[in-house]
Amino acid sequence: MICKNILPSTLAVLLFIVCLTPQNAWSQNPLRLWYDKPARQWEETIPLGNGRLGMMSDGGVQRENIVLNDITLWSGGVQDANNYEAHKSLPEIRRLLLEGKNDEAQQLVNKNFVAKGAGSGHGDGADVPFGCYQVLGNLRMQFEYKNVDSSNIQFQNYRRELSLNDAVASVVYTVNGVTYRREYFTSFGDDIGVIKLSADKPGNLNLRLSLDRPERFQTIIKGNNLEMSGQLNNGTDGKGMRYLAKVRPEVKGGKVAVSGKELVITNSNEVILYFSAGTDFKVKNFEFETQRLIDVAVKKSYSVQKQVHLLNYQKLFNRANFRLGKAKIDDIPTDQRLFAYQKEPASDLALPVLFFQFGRYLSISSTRVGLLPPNLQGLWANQIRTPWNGDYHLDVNVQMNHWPVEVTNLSELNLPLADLVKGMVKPGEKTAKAYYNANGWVAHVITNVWGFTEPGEEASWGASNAGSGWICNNLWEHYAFTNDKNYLKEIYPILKGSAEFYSSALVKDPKTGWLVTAPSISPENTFYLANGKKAAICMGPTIDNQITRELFTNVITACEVLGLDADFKISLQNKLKELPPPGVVASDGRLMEWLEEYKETDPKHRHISHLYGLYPAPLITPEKTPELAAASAKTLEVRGDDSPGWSKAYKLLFWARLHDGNRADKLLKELLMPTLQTNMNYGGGGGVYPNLLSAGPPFQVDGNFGGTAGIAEMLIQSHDGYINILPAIPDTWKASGEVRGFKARGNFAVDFEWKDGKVTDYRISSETPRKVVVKVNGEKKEITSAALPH
Ligand code: FUC
Repeated sequence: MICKNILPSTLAVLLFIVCLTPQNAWSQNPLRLWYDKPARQWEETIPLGNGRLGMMSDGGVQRENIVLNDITLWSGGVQDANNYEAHKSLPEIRRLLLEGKNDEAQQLVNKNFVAKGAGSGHGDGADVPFGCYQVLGNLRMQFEYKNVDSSNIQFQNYRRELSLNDAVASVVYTVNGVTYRREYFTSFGDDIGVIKLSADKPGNLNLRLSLDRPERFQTIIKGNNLEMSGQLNNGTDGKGMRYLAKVRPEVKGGKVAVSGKELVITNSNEVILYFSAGTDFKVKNFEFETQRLIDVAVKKSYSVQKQVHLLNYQKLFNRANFRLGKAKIDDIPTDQRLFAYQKEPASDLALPVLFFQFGRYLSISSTRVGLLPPNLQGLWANQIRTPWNGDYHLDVNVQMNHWPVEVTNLSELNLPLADLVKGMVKPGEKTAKAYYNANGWVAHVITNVWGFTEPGEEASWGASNAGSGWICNNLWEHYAFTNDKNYLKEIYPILKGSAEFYSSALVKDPKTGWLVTAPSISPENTFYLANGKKAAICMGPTIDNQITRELFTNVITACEVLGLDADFKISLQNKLKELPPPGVVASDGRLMEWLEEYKETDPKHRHISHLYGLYPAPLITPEKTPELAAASAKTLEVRGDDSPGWSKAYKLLFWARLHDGNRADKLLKELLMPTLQTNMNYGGGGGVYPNLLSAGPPFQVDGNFGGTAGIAEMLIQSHDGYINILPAIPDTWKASGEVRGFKARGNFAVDFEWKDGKVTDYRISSETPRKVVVKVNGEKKEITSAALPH
């Protein structure tokens, strides 16, 4: 049937696809989110993305709004906000710190040691040079139904769905005896958005289409295409990034007319909308390119476009699979399922699986090789002023966004981050000189697509100089998981430059004799001084010490693997001996967050940065450093569990590393707490929205990625020199389960099954068989891996 109307070349593509479409590892229930009504707020809408373009549809019956995104759409621009005099204040800042006058040191940091100009605009940087990630616009559809009063449209059999297996969303409902269907996907084929509308009786599609955004846009209609274009503010002369969005309808039956700035489609049987967009971010001929993508796409039939989309998406998505317990039909809508799960988690073990796979879906949807990493909201934003600029926060958030990709077999999705970081090296070298008169490169707490590396505009959160060291951990993990020496060679200058920075900027703390950072902060936390005043600025916060230790260790390994820089390696080995240990236990049994036993102003603070050594770094493990592991547990107990979404996800990861599956499961349940709150929250109350996107609140995608990484960490760990299968399985998951296609460090693929908490079957594979140590059912043994099938 399909073959009848298509060109011979398209037929060839189709046959090729049919042959190649990967089979799902095992048949399971469809992985889907579904709802029985249209979304009432953005946090209920369904996110689609192909790594560049995003669409979020609300599935409205009378009016539908699809929020459009392009991951490159940023205001602001390249700037130099370095204060080149800053380093002159260093001796004085350090003197004050050594005298315990952190409050005075902080005043000086605020005066001389912050970014010049507006910095991030206090998180509202749309109109300053830092800029912000912004919504591209809205595609609005207004429907009319024959012989139906538009002020009172009755609809039945409504269903709105997102299939994670296919990365396709759909809506179906009946009005006045006619069944309407919509199908949406952001194509991994021709890099466009596709929306297909149909009705089961001919001539019933009547709709008006328009495009808009809250500011800086103009719309025109060219032929039958809707076009919206504009230029964002760069914060200096106003002439920032340019963008273009186009929507082209292809109709079967009926007609398309123009009315003002709207397209009016009447009496049609079927409508396919093609959405294309682009910006001039690294693409000079973006206008041509935007048009070209549509021209290419419309030549394919809808079904071929969809098949190519599926093929490309499933190549990634189908690599890893996970089942818990017996199959269960998702017979209640996802929003209600969240409430049911809170009451009785054990009754719906398919929900953690869905949330896990949703995280993988979001990774695939929000980044792609050669482009940008997912930002604070992945690639989904519905505002001009996206919270915290929708930027790349370097004190946990962008790192967390990448935590699931290696272990869940989406390794290449780490590469856009490496590209972003590569672009930070040059500006970061200037920042290192300006503020620390140091070698190498440094970045602080925030960055953007423009290479921002300066400290933030306020010491209390902006002065951490651990951002560059922390992001190097993500880059390293890609090597640790893949063993790819060519990649290591490429990133080596980045890691080396970062190590050079810390190596030359560390100072000796006279009390302990340790080499430490100064000034710095323990991300966003503050403490009381003996004089009762509060401060954040300090010397050698634990996180900095751990990051420096881990970075130096990795660079030393890189020197050895690549046979490079013997002298530099020796200098790092010597410095390593003078660094503080991975942790120090305080008098109350907790891990110390700072060099001194300061009393923190907020004991429940959402950041727990001093456990960096427990996760993501392998410095603290129950086996190798039991006292520090116990101190980490105590730290977590005192901090408590309730916090913003991302922080709950981090705690889940910490408990998994501490091998406490039940506590990790408790955190997972709390991470899945349903909410509709959108206020900017720094305290308790994180959860997920009905669309399963994580809520700080507001929406922050890191909680999704952290949650996915956390679930993986409960099932498999490989950071302590061996592969640990089921290291932190909660009682509720013990009955039975199965994992396929996860990855372990050393480039091993891991599959296993369990029953009653015991692994019943497992397989560790690699390109060529190699020796590897595994821990299975409490027993450690060396085995030879199986060869991967070719
Ligand atoms: C840090 C966190 C906040 C939020 C923001 C994006 O400031 O402390 O909770 O995640 O980043």
